[in-house]
Amino acid sequence: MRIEKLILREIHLRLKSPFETSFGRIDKRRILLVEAFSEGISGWGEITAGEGPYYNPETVDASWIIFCQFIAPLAVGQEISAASAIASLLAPIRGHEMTKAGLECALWDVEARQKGVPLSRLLVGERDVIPCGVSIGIHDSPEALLTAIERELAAGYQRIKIKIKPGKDREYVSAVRQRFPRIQLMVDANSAYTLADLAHLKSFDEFGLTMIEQPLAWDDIYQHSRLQAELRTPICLDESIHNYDHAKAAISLRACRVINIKLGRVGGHAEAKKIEKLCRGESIPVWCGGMLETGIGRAHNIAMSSLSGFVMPGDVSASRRYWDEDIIDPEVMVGPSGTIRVPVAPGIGYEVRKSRIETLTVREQSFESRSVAVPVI
Ligand code: OSB
Ligand code: MG
Repeated sequence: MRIEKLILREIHLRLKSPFETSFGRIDKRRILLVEAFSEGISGWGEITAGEGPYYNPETVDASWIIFCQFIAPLAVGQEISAASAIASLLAPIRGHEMTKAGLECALWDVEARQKGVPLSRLLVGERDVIPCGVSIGIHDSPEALLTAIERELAAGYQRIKIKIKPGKDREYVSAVRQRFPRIQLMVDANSAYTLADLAHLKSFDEFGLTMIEQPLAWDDIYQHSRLQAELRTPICLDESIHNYDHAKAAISLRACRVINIKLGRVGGHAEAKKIEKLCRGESIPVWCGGMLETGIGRAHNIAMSSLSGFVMPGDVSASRRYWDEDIIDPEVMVGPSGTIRVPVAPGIGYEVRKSRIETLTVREQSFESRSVAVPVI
């Protein structure tokens, strides 16, 4: 596959309702999309960096610069054997996993379209439907949270995840457990605690949570291993796992019993597949995390979730929870039993609404290979 041309676009899209985590509140999203061209086919990827460096160090503006100055010049004009080969080409660039993943995912879409197969099958995914959960932001009161949960359970979602932070944790979780004693419930702290909170975190064991996600520092594995030894509740790592080696270290140190795989955070499908395979061999369940993606990122998440190691419901939910109108057609729909049907059309399996994307675009940059003309004799 020759990477003939790349287009990087920034679109702006308002969330239907603000989403609050321990690191901040977001209502308008700035999203970078990558379109890659090869032999008459184009494929799409989404860069999942946040607006500010509060989840991980990447940001939308930093991604724009890294993509334009370093990633596109390395990639454009190159002939690669498959999408999975792009990672080694980009290896000299350290970090910036989300920015690299935007391109990597677009190339997987191109490859699947070239071969005329759904991306899920190119990835060797086996599931036809994937189980879905929801991630619910921090609310102003336990009552407001209960109302939100009621709505999601009525929609069929199989697992509820609530965001917590110090001061907005026990009271909220306790209210949820009292009202819904038997639902699959988990919490995500986004690194809001330290080992000094050990007794407090231990007290969560009474709630019978499926897991507690990323309680400690965003770049830590060792302290999570100390914490996991003290907790009955399984720890799930999110922020700390950027690649296969991190996953291996976390499992060896018993720092977690579950791993959340996010395509952006690990640099794309190839690395995600390696982590999924490792975890499957080690009996560590994995699930697919979300980053408030548009339909393009969501479609990639669905394809990845079709791999057999993704045994737990992910944060992959319906487009309509986030957007009045998505940028793919059809939008992502969740059935009454809380599942998404993995699309069967080639590539990401949804139609990308190019004209809508153009309307939403606030800046765009193309990169073309200056191929040397072959002299005609
Ligand atoms: O930690 O999983 C997280 C959103 C933004 C940043 C970090 C996280 C999240 C979510 C939302 O939990 C998941 C979704 O897209 O529904
Ligand atoms: Mg998380």
